[in-house]
Amino acid sequence: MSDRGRAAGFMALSALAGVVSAGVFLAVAEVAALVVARESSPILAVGSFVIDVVPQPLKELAISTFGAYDKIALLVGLGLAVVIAAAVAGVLQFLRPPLGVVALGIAAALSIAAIVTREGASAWAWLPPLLGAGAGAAVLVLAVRRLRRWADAAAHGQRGPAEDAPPDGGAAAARSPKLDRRRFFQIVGVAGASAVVIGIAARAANVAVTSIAAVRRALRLPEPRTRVAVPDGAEFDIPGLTPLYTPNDDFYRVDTALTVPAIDPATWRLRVGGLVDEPVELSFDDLVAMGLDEYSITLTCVSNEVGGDLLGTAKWLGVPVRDVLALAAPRAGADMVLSRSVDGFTASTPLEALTDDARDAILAVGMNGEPLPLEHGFPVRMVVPGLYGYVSATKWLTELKVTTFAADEAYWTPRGYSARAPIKFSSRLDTPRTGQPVAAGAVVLAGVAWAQTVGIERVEVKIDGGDWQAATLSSAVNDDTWVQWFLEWDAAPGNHDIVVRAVDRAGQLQVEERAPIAPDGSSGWQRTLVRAE
Ligand SMILES: Nc1nc2c(c(=O)[nH]1)N[C@H]1C(S)=C(S)[C@@H](COP(=O)(O)O)O[C@H]1N2
Ligand SMILES: [Mo]
Repeated sequence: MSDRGRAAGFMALSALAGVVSAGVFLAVAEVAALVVARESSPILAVGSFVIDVVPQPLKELAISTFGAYDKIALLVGLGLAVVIAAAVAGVLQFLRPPLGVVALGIAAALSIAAIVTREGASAWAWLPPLLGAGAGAAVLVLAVRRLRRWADAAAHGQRGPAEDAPPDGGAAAARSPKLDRRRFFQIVGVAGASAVVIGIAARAANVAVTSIAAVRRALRLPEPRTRVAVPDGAEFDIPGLTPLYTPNDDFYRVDTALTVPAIDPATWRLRVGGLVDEPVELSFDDLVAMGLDEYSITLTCVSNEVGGDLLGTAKWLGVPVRDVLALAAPRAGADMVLSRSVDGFTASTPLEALTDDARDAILAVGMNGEPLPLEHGFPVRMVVPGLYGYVSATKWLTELKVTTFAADEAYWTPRGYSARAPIKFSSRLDTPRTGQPVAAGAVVLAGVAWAQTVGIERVEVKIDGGDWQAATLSSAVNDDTWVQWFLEWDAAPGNHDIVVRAVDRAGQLQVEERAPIAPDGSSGWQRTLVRAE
């Protein structure tokens, strides 16, 4: 082969390495976007940015030229631009490393700028393009290093590695153009193929979730027949105190879902089966037509440590589970309902907790005045007062199987958690916090306490080993909702030891003994060190 022909061949291969690196960049960013921030898909963000900055006449020209296909034309154009820029970056990396990596860095910076300046960008939106650029740069560096070695070896003639190589076989092999060639094609082939497969799958998942987000925004739930009555005095106005109702955006999220399931309410079905006389299947409309009521319930995670924040309160809109189960007529002998999510998660809930007239176990479709957010189980989830989330609060619900504890196990049962897990009632100090010194003098200690299905009778505070003092409680919305409490205190300068405990309406004192979260929830009185200065 002529030298010129060979040089052109290496240029083409370095361009290929550049294009593959760009593919890896986009695929990794797309996967990361699914997990951390849906809006940070670089291609779409840059496309939207272009749409926003292109002057009106040019937009009109695009529409008159491409008609309804103007957005597709834009994406195709953008794709071509990416391919060309990536090819140039590959060649640059081959001729003058690390210029190709620098070019990738610039592309990352531009896409981050396009992403974070978009309306509604979340706090982590910069992360996906950064991760993508890192992965793309790694592939570019590795592939082009091989290519350069191959090119060097090829340029140093075809003497054959054995003649002038030392007896060390490894070094001889390292100088063999064949090996570098093979490695180059391995890197480019594996990275390219994975980028295509993973990138397309992630983009498709991203599109599905995004379009369900639009379906959710357009969904109008009927007016509830009854609304939660919040009594006067249910919420104190104390800085640093947790609000009575947790805004959806601040609501803790715990689940095993790597990506948020995207379920269209139009195709959603709930199967109710197992040990029943009449298996039934309900559509979303069927469920909603049973009539919605609003319920105030505090949800708690078994993983909540003493003093932790894995709990929150919402006004849930839903239908009693007992009404749905009644349609299917559970048989005698059943003692558990295994609720199943579309993603395979399951929870085991005692049947009587779901059929008990005195307990508001519901299938929820709304949360704080909106359809359930996607992250919180859209379109339907379970909420059961008094049971930890992992044994009751199945999100993205798709099946209720009436069964027995003897016959079936839920997701967490073989993983070190109890099959049954009522919430251990508890209390928490929200303000002041450990490590946040307060001004000496008048200080307000405040927090929340919860004992779902029973209610909180009293919260008591012990300061520096003194007497237990009763805190003032907010008016309870109901027994399923936490209450707020506060205590005014004249703090002398120095360190103070604060202990909080509650008594429930059944007269039980909160358990003092510490227990870890596994297998069935933490216990213990929260103890906080507060510094006044
Ligand atoms: N499908 C599904 N539902 C689930 C879980 C899950 O992992 N998958 N986790 C449960 C746990 S452990 C808790 S504490 C609650 C949390 O609900 P939230 O994320 O809406 O706060 O959901 C429950 N429902
Ligand atoms: Mo949980």
